[in-house]
Amino acid sequence: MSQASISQAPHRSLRAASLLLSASLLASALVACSRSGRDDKSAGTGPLLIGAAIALTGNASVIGQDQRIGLEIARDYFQGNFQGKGPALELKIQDGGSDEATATNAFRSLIGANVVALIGPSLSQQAFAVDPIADRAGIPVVGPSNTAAGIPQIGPFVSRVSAPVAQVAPLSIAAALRLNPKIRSAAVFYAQDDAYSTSESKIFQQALTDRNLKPVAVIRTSVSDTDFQSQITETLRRKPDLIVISGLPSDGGNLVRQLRELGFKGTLVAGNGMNSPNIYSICQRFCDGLLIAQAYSPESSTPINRAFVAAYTKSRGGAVPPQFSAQAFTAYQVLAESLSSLQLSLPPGATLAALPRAELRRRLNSALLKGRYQTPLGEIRFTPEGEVIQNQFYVAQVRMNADGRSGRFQLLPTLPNP
Ligand code: 1QQ
Repeated sequence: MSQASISQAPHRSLRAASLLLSASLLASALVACSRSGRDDKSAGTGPLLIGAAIALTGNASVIGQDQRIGLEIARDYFQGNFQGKGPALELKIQDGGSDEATATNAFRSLIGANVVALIGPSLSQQAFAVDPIADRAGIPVVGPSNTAAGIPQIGPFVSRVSAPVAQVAPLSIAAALRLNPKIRSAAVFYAQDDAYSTSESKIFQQALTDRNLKPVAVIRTSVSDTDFQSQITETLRRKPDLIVISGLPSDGGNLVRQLRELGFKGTLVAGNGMNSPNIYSICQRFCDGLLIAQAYSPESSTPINRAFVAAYTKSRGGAVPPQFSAQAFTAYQVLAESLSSLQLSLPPGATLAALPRAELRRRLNSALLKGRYQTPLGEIRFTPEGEVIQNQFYVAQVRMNADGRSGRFQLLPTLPNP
């Protein structure tokens, strides 16, 4: 309403004045809420903050490094995307460490910074501790790499883009038997103090039993172990043809190296915890031959994957992106695309940032769970509970170069998924 129309219509001018007053009361209420840190605060204007708590220190930091690159590529890729009609986003990455306490601090600090959503933490072990904090606060959390059974069931605000161990792990056992049909006996190692390792090992043991390969030894280790000599000696006496490992990069990598040093010549399968080229520096030339199932293929020729691979390759001196980078990219993508479609559903002139924050987070969570996304992992969507629905999986074999420092994850020919 213009000044002129106000002066010509006093009763309307009163209404305008009272509207102005209520608008300014609302504005100050929003500012007050935002200062008091209450749930219904809105950020008003400015970019919407997406917080990521990933393992930049500790045993899983080799995984967190992959994730950081994927997130930064996604941030740059989706900046100004959606024909400039999406909301402005800002990514804040915080070190979630490799333990529960550091992840808790990171989640709390990002929540204190008024994030609209969280990506992280890196490990399922951490997710069981910190996802309930975000869930209780009504903040959507997207797991970029949490594969243990039970993650989406933590609460309605928890989802993941990382396919569960039950879907992925058995593929590497099938591949091992395809490559070496003479395998008659198997042994299993797993880190008993890690939720992912325990969960994955159950799946591995079941997959072996299903193929009449009930393990001749099941060895419980710890993510903090680095010396496995006595367990290996004991296990090798039972002459397994296949050894299957669920652990994190440092314990798992050392275990692989020591198994070979102590003379194991059979087939080695490792789980998701060793699914990074950063393991090369740990198991070195002994990483060669390791079989690891994959929820991502850098060879996929979809436009989004080609763009992702090109950005990764450019920023990493020609290297091929690993699964954890692709999954982290995807976690950011599902949030960015859901926020954009929410923005487009608002009346002209309205902004997401002006919505009460609790309302925005609720709408974001529900949009996210309903969406369909063309990602580097292929097309994905979610069950109402937040479990990822993904169709294509692979198995890679690590091939080390003669220098024992560099190598590649070579994908085996794809067979139909069971
Ligand atoms: C989990 C995992 C980790 C090995 C990924 C970093 O799959 O903790 O669920």
